[in-house]
Amino acid sequence: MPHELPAVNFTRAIVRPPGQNFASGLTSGEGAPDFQLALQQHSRYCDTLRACGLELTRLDADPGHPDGTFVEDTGILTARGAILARPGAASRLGEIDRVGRVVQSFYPDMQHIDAPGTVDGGDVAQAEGHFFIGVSARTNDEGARQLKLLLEGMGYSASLIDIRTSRALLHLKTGIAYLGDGIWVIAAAIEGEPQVLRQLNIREFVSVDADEGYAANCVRVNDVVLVAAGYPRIAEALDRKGLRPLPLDMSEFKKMDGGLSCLSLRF
Ligand code: CIR
Repeated sequence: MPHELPAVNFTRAIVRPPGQNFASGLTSGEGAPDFQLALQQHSRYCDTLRACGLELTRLDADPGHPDGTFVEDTGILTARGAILARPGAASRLGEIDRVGRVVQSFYPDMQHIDAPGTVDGGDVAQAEGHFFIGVSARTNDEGARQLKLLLEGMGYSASLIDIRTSRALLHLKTGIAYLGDGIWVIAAAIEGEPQVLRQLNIREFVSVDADEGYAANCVRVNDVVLVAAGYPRIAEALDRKGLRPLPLDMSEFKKMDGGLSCLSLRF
């Protein structure tokens, strides 16, 4: 069972490389990704997780689901239990079958979100014993309600954050990251939405300028913070906080609206 140090300490991760069909996934449109380059970036991402001490479970690319590489959206894995998500995009629903089998091998008591609830893991941000659950274009009220109850049943607290007014945010974690030790990162897209900021009630955070917004989706993995390469100001800000930013090239995943966190399920 995973150890009881939530949110930033991990020993394992589940990953899945992009498949040949990667370019036909969902995207708001930033140009077609280069498949070979995406494979190289994914491979470097995996090497980095291994260098952080994680043991990886690598699923085969999923020919039926071009967004299957974004495994984070299919589950919520915690130190106290796992919940299989139910992605809000119809084209992604089938991703949970394969991921569910592997998650269950680690968490025999895995729970799940029932229809008509939908939850994308990208909408779920854990900070120690509390979970923020984004209600978004992907995670609906019913899914968020179910997830909150399941997490509370594990002894966590949870609150719902409505981000449906913010078109810039695909998921809650598009705009916020918790990096442990009370340190939050918040993108300008969230700072510009007073009602979202009010619901989060986070008083101190590292602000990410609008032109570096993509890099707000960063991930603390044990001693380092994985952050998208090419965004120097956020890397400097993390450094000043005493964190160790480790830049990773994410250009091809960005073209498919994917952030750095969504390429792995860490536990
Ligand atoms: C989608 O639209 O579902 C994918 N193309 C991208 C999902 C990214 N997920 C994430 O950042 N958690």
